[in-house]
Amino acid sequence: SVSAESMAPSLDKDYVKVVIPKSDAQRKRLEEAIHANFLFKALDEEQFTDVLNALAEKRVTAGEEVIRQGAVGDFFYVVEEGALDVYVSRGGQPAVKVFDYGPNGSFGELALMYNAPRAATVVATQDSVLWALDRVTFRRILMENTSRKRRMYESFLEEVPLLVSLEPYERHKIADALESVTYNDGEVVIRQGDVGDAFYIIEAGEARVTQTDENGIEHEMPGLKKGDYFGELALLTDQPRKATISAKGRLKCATLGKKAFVRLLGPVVDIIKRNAGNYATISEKVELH
Ligand code: 1OR
Repeated sequence: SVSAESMAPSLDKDYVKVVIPKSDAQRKRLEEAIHANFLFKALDEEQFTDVLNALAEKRVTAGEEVIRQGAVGDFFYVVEEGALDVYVSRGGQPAVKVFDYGPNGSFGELALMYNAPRAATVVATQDSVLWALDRVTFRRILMENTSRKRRMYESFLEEVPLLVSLEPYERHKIADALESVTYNDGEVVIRQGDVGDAFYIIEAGEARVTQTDENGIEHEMPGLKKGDYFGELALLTDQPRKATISAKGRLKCATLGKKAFVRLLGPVVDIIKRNAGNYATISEKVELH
């Protein structure tokens, strides 16, 4: 349980590392649960071990409240198994459901990062297995990466036309999941006919768009610039890439994997679909369901 923590002395005198004893089976499950979570990706080996040691298993039953809006933040949570709903009440209005989490999701970072009261209530809708990370370890190890990324992408994402309608918190989550990739002049980012697994927003530079028709003739389509996005079609339709996108000069893109795209861009999927209807494809009109 979360309260059964032991403290092991560390070399740094300013803090003691939290070490919650775990069985081999628990350790294995935990590694799988956090493996897919972006927050743990940038950690070096020692940080990873420290986080693994500090995480505490917490089992909750359906209906149980894990976090209450307005409360003081104590833990950050990663979901191994189960499902939880998020409710927000604003201006004394009844709480409305704003989000939900499943396996590999994580929550409870806001209060710890900003020393603010809990911004939402999180309730288990199924019996769930969570891993809880104490505030001190979260701030010491995970916060640095998270806030750096949020700062890095914040002003850029505010100016991406597609994302203006989102809540700031929704943009934070996108920033957390983005990775930057750079291409040299002429390098191909996505190739017509390939299976799509990522979505791209142009951070800097320009991209060339070409489409090859059934006779093998290549057509140049309107190019893309900073703030434009591409790669969404294959993710929405599960069809092969409809065009080739390549760097025109040096190109920097922020990319989102397919899973994160589906999860985080849900609120703007209708806008994406509407925009996609405007594509002038040479061979066929894009079919969206
Ligand atoms: P926390 O420490 O404030 C509640 O505790 C957690 O719920 C919060 O961290 C987030 O991890 C999570 N707004 C605020 N918090 C949210 C939201 C949210 N969704 C999940 N949490 N939304 C904005 C609603 C106007 C929903 C965005 C999709």
